[in-house]
Amino acid sequence: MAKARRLVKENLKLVDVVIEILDARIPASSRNQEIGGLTGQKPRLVVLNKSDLADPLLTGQWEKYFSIEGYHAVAVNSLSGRGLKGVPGHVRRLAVEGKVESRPSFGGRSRSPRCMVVGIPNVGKSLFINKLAGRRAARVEDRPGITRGPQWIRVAGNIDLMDMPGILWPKLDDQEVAFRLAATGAIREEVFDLIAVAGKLMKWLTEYYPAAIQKRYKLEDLPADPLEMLEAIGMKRGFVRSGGVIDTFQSAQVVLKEFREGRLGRFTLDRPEL
Ligand SMILES: Nc1nc2c(ncn2[C@@H]2O[C@H](COP(=O)(O)OP(=O)(O)O)[C@@H](O)[C@H]2O)c(=O)[nH]1
Ligand SMILES: [Mg+2]
Repeated sequence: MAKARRLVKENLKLVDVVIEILDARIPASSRNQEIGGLTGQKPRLVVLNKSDLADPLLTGQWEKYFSIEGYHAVAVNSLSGRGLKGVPGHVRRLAVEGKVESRPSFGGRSRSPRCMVVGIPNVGKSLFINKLAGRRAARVEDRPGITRGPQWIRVAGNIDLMDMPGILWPKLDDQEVAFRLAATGAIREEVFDLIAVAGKLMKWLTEYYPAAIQKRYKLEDLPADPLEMLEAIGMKRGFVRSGGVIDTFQSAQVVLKEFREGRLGRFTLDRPEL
């Protein structure tokens, strides 16, 4: 963790603009708390990735939230490439705005602005880089101990992108944040209780988007108890073991998989305080 942090800090010296990738479904929970201290005065572009899976209304509110905070924020989908076209333009503008005396000018033709992508694991850094680069060239060398300088990729719009994204860590000590990270798939399944996360997610959906579960799992009444909900879903899907016991673990797996794939709809777990 300290090593990744150091690597980010060192590489940050080489860039003019930081591209901070957040998960549009959890813009607050997918944010590294140290980012401000790490990047200092360096201009930062906030990218709300996986916006195809997020509630469009709330994505709009988050864009507004970040602009009030003084950041440019753009919603993108790195799978389809939607929203990516505007990124180089934003980077160029930020590079010019953030220009300091020791840096050559960007308005002229001295050199292209350089930027680095940072974000928590699984937020879509590699896909974002590859999609922006327009080819599958951005191979990420994750093996520690290999000292080589970062490679630069010239992307459309004449900006240079560091091929190595900076990995930041989410704040796992907060239970609510950990739940949101787990539900969206940012944390690997081995590190949390699958049934607990799926149950809590069902509870959240029951509160905010009950029709989505009713429709997906063909349930008229939604049990208030999360375990009963997983049982009801297991019953509908035929997840029954010998002896008639409903396999709630399988229900939990399916529910989480379908939620993450967007099959229940588009949801945003974090809400901005506007
Ligand atoms: N639906 C959707 N999935 C995405 C998007 N961006 C990344 N992903 C998926 O998220 C997972 C993690 O992406 P990856 O680029 O490896 O994340 P990294 O760990 O930050 O480099 C992969 O399964 C991607 O296909 C997006 O905009 N929309
Ligand atoms: Mg990656």
